[in-house]
Amino acid sequence: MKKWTKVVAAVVAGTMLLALAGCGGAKDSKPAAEKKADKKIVIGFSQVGAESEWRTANTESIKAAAKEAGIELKFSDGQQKQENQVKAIRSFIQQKVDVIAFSPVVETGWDTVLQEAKDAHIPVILTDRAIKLGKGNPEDYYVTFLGSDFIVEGQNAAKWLLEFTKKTDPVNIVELQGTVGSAPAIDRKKGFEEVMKDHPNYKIIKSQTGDFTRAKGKEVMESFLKSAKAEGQKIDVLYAHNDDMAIGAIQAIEEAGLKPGKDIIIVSVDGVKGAFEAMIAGKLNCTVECSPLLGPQLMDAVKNILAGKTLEKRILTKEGVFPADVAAKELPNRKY
Ligand code: GYE
Repeated sequence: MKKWTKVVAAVVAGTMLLALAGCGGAKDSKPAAEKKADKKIVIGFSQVGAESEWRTANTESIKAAAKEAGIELKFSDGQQKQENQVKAIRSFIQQKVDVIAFSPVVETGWDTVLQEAKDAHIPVILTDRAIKLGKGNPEDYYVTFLGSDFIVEGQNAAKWLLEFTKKTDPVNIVELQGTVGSAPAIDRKKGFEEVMKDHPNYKIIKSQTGDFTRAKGKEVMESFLKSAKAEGQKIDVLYAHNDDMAIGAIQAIEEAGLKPGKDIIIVSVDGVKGAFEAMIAGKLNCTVECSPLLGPQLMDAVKNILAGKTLEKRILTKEGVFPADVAAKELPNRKY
């Protein structure tokens, strides 16, 4: 079957060459609109990396949706480095893609490359994470921004914790932050603190980045446990900005001879399958959902932009909160 497809393709290509030669370079006579219609849409997507289960699901969603929509996707993995993402965006500009989409690893430092995209008249879509510019309005540099509200996620984590623990005596919280300077790390911290401001007995005693990875989550949790012990402090709660860091931390807690989910209450963000499994095993207490399945929305946005439609500046993703007691029932419904 494959062989035949190849043969047919070769014949078609050959015929096309002959036809071109026969035309002697004369312009083809298709009207412009028709030509545009059969031209395949090309988008360049610069991804943050592959740091978490969330990110893997996000990449898969974008690749599958592009295929489904018949859109050619030029995909670049930034390996969590801004310079790689800037390079990728520049190469998309050079290749004159129809639309550039990217998920910025950090909020700042995009001014120059976004100006270059603007000068090249290539529309830009922000997915998942927000940006800040040195000067000027970021909204002038992208058509739309699709993704979750990370401040609400931080607030939801805090609200769940208050509801679950209902403590009036001191509660010592340690926090595993996401990538330094990234929108989800900044906003999940902010949202959580906003709610806790009115509950001063809930105190963040240690807070450090675990870069959204399991390995760093484990490493930093080990150091939290060690220093808390040395200082004679008890850790009551872990708030992790994503599930992967919580899962890494669970290992560290177990290796220290403690029971995650019992001796230390754990709440994290994303809602990946690994978190549901940890909840079913009684080691994680709650995950706040953040959907990575942005692919279909992204492809719709691309098509709408190219069809000349006006898009909403902000397309928000819906989120839920999943405590451990619903985990077993919910796991079969989870898509990531
Ligand atoms: O929570 C984390 C990932 O930007 C929402 O990035 C995303 C975050 C997600 O690495 O797991």
